[in-house]
Amino acid sequence: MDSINGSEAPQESDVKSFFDSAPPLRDGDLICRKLKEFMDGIARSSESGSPVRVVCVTSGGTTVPLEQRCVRYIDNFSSGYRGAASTEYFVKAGYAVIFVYRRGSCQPYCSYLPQDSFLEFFDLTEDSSIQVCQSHATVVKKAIRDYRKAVDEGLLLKLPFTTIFEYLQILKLVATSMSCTGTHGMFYLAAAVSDFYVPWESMAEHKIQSAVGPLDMRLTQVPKMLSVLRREWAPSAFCISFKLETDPDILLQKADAAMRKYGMHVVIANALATYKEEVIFVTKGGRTTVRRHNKDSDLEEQLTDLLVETHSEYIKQPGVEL
Ligand code: PAZ
Repeated sequence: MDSINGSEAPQESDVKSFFDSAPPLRDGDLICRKLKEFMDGIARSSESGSPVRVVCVTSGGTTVPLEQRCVRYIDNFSSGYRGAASTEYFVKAGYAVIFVYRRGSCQPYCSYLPQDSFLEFFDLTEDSSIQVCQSHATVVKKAIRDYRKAVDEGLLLKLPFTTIFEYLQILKLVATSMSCTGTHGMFYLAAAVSDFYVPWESMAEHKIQSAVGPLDMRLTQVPKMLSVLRREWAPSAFCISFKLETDPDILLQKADAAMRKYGMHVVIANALATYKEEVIFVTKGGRTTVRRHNKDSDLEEQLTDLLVETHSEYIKQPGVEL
């Protein structure tokens, strides 16, 4: 490991080989176009006198395919609730959000809809048109109104991923497109990202056959891209990463290590058994426990309030810009 500015960086060759061997993003050009339009919109708002802060929220788990024509994959635990709910609160606080999410995971403005099947929301009228059931009308109207407002005001761009390859390529595109437009912004990295992967070139093309007997597979370590994000892709962004552990005894030590090694501004530590009720907010200045007020409140609201405040303090420092 090289040590640059006190942070541990992965070998350049490991990063290069990860991206070189990754299958190219299917819709890479479209993503670049959408990012450009979104960032141009923000620049226009900022020029007209209302500076807009930008945050990239990542959400959901990345998959690691085991076959190129993928039938089986390794997954990471995450419903995407934290990222989706936090997106709503960031938009409410005036941020423009680039929401990088796992396909099929929770979506902003849907998190407070009832968990009923989609079909439970609608009725057929006598003339066979569709209407929202009266019982769901209020929440659905609110969801549509809030979602439309965020999109129409240019405050929400959604970019989906499934695999670790797509996730890291998209994160790089977002970071570099923010840096290119001089937007320093914030990264709120709530996605659960695979630590190990099968390099594309050594992956079986077709479905692995059970007839070959027990499966013996070697996984390569995913290079620690957090430090690449901090040092190369978006050196002036304000970066928040999450650390999830199942063993509470190692949680804080791992969170401290992430601060030190990857140069994060904030690490949010959470244990699997309690992550919905409490998190520990770790900064250079110390640790703060954030607990959900009650079971009807959202920890994400408290978390984003604290982050908006911490980010505001950060950008007040001399030499730091939006
Ligand atoms: O998506 P969700 O609301 O079900 O869970 C959120 C979380 C636990 C995945 C997130 O808070 C987190 O810790 N993400 C980072 C996980 C990791 O250490 O890779």
